[in-house]
Amino acid sequence: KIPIKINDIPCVAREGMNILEAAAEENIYIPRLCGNESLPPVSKCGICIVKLGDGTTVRACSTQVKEGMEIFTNDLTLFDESKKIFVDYSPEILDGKSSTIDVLFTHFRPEHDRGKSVQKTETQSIVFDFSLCIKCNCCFRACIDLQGIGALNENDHTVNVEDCISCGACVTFCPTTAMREKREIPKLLHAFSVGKIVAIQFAPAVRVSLAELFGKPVGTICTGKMISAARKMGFRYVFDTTFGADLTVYEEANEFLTREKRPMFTSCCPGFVNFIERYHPDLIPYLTTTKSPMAITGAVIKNHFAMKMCLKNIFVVFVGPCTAKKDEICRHQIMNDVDCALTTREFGEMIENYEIDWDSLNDKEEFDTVAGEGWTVEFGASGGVATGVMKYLCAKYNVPYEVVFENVPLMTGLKETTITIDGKELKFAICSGISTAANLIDTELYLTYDFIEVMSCPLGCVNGGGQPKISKYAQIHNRSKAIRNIFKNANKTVLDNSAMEYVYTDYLGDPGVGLAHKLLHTSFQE
Ligand code: HC1
Ligand code: SF4
Repeated sequence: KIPIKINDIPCVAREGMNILEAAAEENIYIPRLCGNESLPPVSKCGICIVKLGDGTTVRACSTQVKEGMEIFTNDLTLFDESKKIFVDYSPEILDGKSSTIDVLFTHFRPEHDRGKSVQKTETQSIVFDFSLCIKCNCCFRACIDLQGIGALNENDHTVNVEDCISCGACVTFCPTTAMREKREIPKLLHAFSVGKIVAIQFAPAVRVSLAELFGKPVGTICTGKMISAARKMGFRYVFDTTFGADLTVYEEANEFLTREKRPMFTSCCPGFVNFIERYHPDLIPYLTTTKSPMAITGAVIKNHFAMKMCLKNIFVVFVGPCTAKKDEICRHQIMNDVDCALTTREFGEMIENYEIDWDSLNDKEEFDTVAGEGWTVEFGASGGVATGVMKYLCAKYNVPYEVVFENVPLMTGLKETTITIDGKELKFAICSGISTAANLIDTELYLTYDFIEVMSCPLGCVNGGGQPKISKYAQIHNRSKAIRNIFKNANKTVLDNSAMEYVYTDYLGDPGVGLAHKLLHTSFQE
């Protein structure tokens, strides 16, 4: 135990702590931009300066506490020193942090960069605008250290778009808006303006994160308010992507049973599909051809619901936690299924622009449905897809299912289990984070499994690149817990869902063949 004083208040720190950590334990906030507990420390932005008892100024993130240290975080001269780092006020690039930081800083472009021509690059999902870069290195560390991709160049601050998988990790960690999703709101507003019938579907993970944009605790469930906001904006139909997730389970489980090439990798995460196509095209035949729940929901709305309701000109919008879904909807194989993909953040921006009062929204509002409720909301958290498929198989073959992937507290990492179906042992794995999958592939260990779920974002979609940015990264777990709390049919499988029985009997026929194959399966670029 190390006795110190912060702002003249005696407190106790622990060996090895830096000043930032010691202050945080005492609930004393020290502003910073490049510091993030989930990324390796770099001491780049220089904003976390504090004054010591001897009058010197040090960076809190890279200075370890020492016995008797006197630390001042509220000295007014610090304000002037930090102002030297930034000039010319530009609050819009602070991306929601202005309330805490704009009192301290007047611009987020380092002085040495002013006047220099800067590069702006775009993919189908992400805008990389280096004119708003403060050189904190968060994006770089997220891309290489967390995701293991390395599409960003640290030295000249450029991006190699050929290497980028659109996962959005750089966006999640960017403290300004230098890295941001490519906005699709204008496309949606155009559809409204030309009189299209606009339907919206919400991904599982949006309902446990959207409320954060309106000041609610991380992991607050807001399904009803989310639906209600969409109706107020003029969306004619509001669907749940979870319905498509149930169909994905049906199709994927049946595909798995008949498939020769194993392991079967899930393909509902577009970041992972991009990864396979760019880095391991030889593994394309291992990807399930079952479409993602987003594409399946879109296909069923456009082909079945629209016909049943005699709707022409239907425009389908997806709202999800993911930046790479913007890539996915441009794939020629599914481009007729979904017309526009917004992030959770973009939808929150729309709520604000429509001046909708969050607190007065109806929290009991319910989804429209194609044929009934979808159940598998747990797709939104790491392990959800594999669990859905395992439960389906166990129910079909009358084997007791033991819940194994619930409450998995892993950030990145692999978890595995075995089930025995029809006398055969089947090995299932979940990969949380693309670097876990990359490791499995590089070591060829993937060949020892039968089914592998991969989610590019650590912890799955709840932690997608399009989600509200949160300062306490550890709280992402609250979103996963919330997803599992919503999953009210946890002991049942999609085989018990009468909506599935209805849609297959009434419309699709048998899984994996005929119309079901045509509408619910896809292919990839070799
Ligand atoms: Fe996801 Fe999925 S879970 S990919 O993370 O399979 O985006 O939430 O919508 O499609 O259901 C995202 C989330 C989402 C699909 C489903
Ligand atoms: Fe790297 Fe992902 Fe950002 Fe692309 S989107 S630059 S892969 S972190």
